[in-house]
Amino acid sequence: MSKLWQARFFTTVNHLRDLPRTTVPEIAFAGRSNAGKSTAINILCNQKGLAFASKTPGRTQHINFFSIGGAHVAMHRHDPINMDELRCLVADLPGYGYAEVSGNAKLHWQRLLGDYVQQREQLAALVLMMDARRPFTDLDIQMLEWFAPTGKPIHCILTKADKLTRNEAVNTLRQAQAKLDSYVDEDGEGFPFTVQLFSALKRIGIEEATAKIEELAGLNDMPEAVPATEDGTGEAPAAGPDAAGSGSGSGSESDADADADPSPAP
Ligand SMILES: Nc1nc2c(ncn2[C@@H]2O[C@H](COP(=O)(O)OP(=O)(O)OP(=O)(O)O)[C@@H](O)[C@H]2O)c(=O)[nH]1
Ligand SMILES: [Mg+2]
Repeated sequence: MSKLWQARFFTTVNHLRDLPRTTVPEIAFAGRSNAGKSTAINILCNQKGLAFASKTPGRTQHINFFSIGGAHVAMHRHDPINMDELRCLVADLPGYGYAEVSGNAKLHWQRLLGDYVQQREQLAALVLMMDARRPFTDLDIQMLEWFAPTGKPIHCILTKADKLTRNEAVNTLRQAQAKLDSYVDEDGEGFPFTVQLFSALKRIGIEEATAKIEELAGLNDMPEAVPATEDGTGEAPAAGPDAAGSGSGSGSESDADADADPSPAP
């Protein structure tokens, strides 16, 4: 069972001064608004509605932290987690590049994001989520270049791979790998950048992403524990496509990409 299934909501932060005073490694999910960050977190943590996924771009506006470790079967989901057993935090970062956000709010987000990824010592690695149909936009590159000097790993996840044919997917992955390989430091050394395909809808790349994130977060030597669940029974929710969830059931919200909701009937 994935360690990530133990995830629980931890805290929401709107200013860097409010970042949790924890020392455990953090893994942050960054990417354009609507790239599928929250959906991927829900799928990887096997919990509907953990991170709020939505058809409305720009939904995740603060840094939402989820804890791994310290939650047990007998605990209600609202009980505080055992901080001694906290092993890792997963951060769902606000999406960038959403055009309709006002100038001030946009600046606030960009500063929050830039400062967090560049300065947060506990941040062990960045998971950079990009729509497989248009990866490496200017803002993705900016994020990559903000973080690269830290020398820490970036794992790129090319989302919504279900929108590509098999051939397109193979080519997209190859091109992304080549793009990442083209980054070298002053000594000609490459960076610890990796990339994979992913689809919450078709459940592509879940095991690969889980293994990578567990490795990056140093969770591999963590003992097995019972995952946190919404009802406190310890029974994991069904691992079907439904696990992605979509926080919004409202049909009135627009989705510029007309993406399929990755929570179809089984
Ligand atoms: N086809 C398809 N659609 C997906 C997939 N993953 C997410 N989506 C859809 O993409 C939209 C955005 O997903 P979110 O997970 O809310 O995106 P986000 O990156 O968290 O967006 P912000 O919170 O705005 O930064 C939703 O309509 C999802 O249903 C996928 O694998 N395939
Ligand atoms: Mg989100």
